[in-house]
Amino acid sequence: MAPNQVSDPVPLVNSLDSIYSKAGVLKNGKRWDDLASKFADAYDGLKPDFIARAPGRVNLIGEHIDYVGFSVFPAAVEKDILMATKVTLAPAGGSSDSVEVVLKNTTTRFAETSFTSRYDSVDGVQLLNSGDSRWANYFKVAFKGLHSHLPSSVLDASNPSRPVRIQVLVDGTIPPESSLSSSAAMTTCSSIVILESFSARSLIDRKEMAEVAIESERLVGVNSGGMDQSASIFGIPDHALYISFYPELSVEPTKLPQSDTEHTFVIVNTLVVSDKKVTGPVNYNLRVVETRMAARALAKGLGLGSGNGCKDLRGVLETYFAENGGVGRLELEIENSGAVKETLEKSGEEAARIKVLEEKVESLYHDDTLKAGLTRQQVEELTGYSGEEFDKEFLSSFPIRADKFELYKRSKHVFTEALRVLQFRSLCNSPSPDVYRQLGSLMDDSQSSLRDLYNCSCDELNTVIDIAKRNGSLGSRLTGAGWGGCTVHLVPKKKVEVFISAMRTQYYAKRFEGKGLSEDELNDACFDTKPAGGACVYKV
Ligand code: NG1
Repeated sequence: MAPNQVSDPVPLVNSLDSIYSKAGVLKNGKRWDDLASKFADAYDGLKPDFIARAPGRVNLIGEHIDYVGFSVFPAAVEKDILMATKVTLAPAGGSSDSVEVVLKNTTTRFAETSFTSRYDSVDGVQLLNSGDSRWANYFKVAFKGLHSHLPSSVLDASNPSRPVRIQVLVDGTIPPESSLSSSAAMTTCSSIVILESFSARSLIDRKEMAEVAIESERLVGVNSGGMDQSASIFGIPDHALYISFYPELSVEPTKLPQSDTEHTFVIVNTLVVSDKKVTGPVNYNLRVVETRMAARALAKGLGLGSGNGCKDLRGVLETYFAENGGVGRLELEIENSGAVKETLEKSGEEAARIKVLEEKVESLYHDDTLKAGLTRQQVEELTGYSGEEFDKEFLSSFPIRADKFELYKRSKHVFTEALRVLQFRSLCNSPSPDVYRQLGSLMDDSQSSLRDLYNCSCDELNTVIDIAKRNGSLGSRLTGAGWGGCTVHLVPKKKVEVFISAMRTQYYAKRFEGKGLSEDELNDACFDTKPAGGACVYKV
């Protein structure tokens, strides 16, 4: 390995077999071939140097807990973003202090756009708040985020491979704002294009890439967790990913259990668009803030003080055990609670610690008044933060709008969902004959919690889930942030046809009555999926 090269860079692939299933190769092969000719049409006959790819993801379980620090269980999907790219270097002897990025999209909805940045500073790169060039923000934030991670030798004038122009043609199959994470795929793919264009792909490893992509995406205005970028970067065919964020980002590829009957995950898009950038103040970002308030309230209730460690619910759990004698504390808790003891026996120590905190939540919000939505004044009393301190702690990062804050319901969801992820993982790792029924039941419980405690389901999501449960699904839940977008269903392979046909007649035909959806639109909205490979670069 050459000096400075990392051991785990975004891989270079030379065949689509390492990305897609057999059916996926058939489906996507022509698309890849066509992209080069579309690139030539878009850029005066030029040929791309490489194609970067980043997939979307479906989350199997563990919703709205990544930004709180708990582990999640997604898989990368075959739907993805491709960026065909041509890099132009400064002519020999010539010099430039900046690089121009030209962005075109095969979908006309996204207007052609470009921006220029100096090599030594990205401060001049402005994000757009509106207009049909706004999609360039994903590329811009990737550039801004990555800039400080690029070694100075890459940006320095002494580097003969510094690009003066990067021309990109984007082609995506992930429906936008549908909770399959087209945004994270855009940020991730853009980061890879930048790395490859500056010949720096082998200088930054995938973990750092994921961390940068997570930070970068927050610049777009969403207080997002790290699940999507990590799933997009670390996807492996046929594996789900157990992704942990504590004490640091780590990814454990996990095979779904073997069984006599084949099972699959079917994705059903409600086709209700939920744009987090627009609804953030009342939906996604508000939930992030509520969980932070809940963390401070729980920390105060447990007498843990207001250190940085307690800013999220995972931090509260860790601080509680660290300050109260670790394992010894757990032993004490077991003596006091049969449920904790049972959780320890069934699902291990980490699960038992989560169960302890779930019980602390019940004690803190011990009556119905506290369990209901709370006014700012009540939250001030519970958290110990008031006035300007309250504004700074909870209201300064992203704008939110709310009269009431649901701290009990959000905390209860977080701890029960975190526990379900661990149970899901142990079922996958030591399967029993009934494993798929048990996995399905965890998915159903997750959905109930998202609907009733996290309030992020909606009528259409509930309708699709009801239809699914009547037509062969063992477990059905919304996937991603919710409030629309997609659902995921665990279905025995032999029931998939019936399942999809029921969705078509009972959901799509009714919802789009009169307008009708084409066969392609229907295939795109409701489909059987397999875990796919992660982000990569393909040299043309
Ligand atoms: P979606 O809406 O599917 O992109 C979002 C967040 C995730 C996670 C889920 C909820 C972004 C980019 N992604 O997913 O990190 O918090 O909601 O589990 O904001």
